[in-house]
Amino acid sequence: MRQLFRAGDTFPRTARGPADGLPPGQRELSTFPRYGTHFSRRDPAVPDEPLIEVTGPSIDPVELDADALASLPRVDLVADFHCVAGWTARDLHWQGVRLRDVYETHVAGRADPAVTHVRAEGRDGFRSVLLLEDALADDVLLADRLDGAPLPVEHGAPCRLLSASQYGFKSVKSLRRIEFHAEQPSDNPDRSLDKFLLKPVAPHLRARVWHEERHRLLPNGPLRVPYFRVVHPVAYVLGYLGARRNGNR
Ligand SMILES: Nc1nc2c(c(=O)[nH]1)N[C@H]1C(S)=C(S)[C@@H](COP(=O)(O)O)O[C@H]1N2
Ligand SMILES: [Mo]
Repeated sequence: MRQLFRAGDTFPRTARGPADGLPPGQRELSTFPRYGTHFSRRDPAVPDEPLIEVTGPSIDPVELDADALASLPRVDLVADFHCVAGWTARDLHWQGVRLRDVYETHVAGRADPAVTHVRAEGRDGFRSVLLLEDALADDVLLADRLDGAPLPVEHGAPCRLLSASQYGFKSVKSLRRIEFHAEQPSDNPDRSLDKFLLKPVAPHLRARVWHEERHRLLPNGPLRVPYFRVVHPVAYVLGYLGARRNGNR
């Protein structure tokens, strides 16, 4: 299993050139952190099987259980994972099913009016909103395995969204709901702490890593340094301490 923490990854070296294949402003870590707005809170309880509610305009809600997921084609994906705070974990091996196959099996052709956006929600209330076009890409999975093992709790067990070409905040962990919408829904989390923390970094709707779409409004270049020298060290250490306190590592 990939390590969550190494002291050296708290203040990683400066970014290297494009020859390394890293998107603009990203730095490579040797670890795959437990990251996100939960910081040191406990991870949500892990149900025995993924139960993911799928909703859409004029569609009766569908409960995706282990059998429903098993009936869709299995997909292997090796990809780098990029956080908006500037770190990249390289060559992660994911397995799961494509969100596109969920959409085509349960939603396409039935939704009325037609779907334009997708909102994913985790068991901790964390949400992200994707354009339908981005959500249907080849590299968007409901992932239940990582590096050959069941997805660990700190990375979103039993099943998470994984959108490899977008910043990590789209890849909702411990997924409990996928909503297909006919207009853009809000991605504000319910808790006020999260609203406060996320406000200055209001996420970009598309968040394509290679386009450096970090925020809706703020300029990206000048933010790289405070992100990486202030936000990252705090989130990295607190996220790891949270995993320790949960007893996961
Ligand atoms: N449910 C949930 N999903 C989440 C988050 C979160 O706080 N809660 N944080 C997001 C952010 S900002 C990142 S970078 C990735 C981190 O995934 P990891 O903890 O597996 O590294 O999860 C994303 N998905
Ligand atoms: Mo992130």
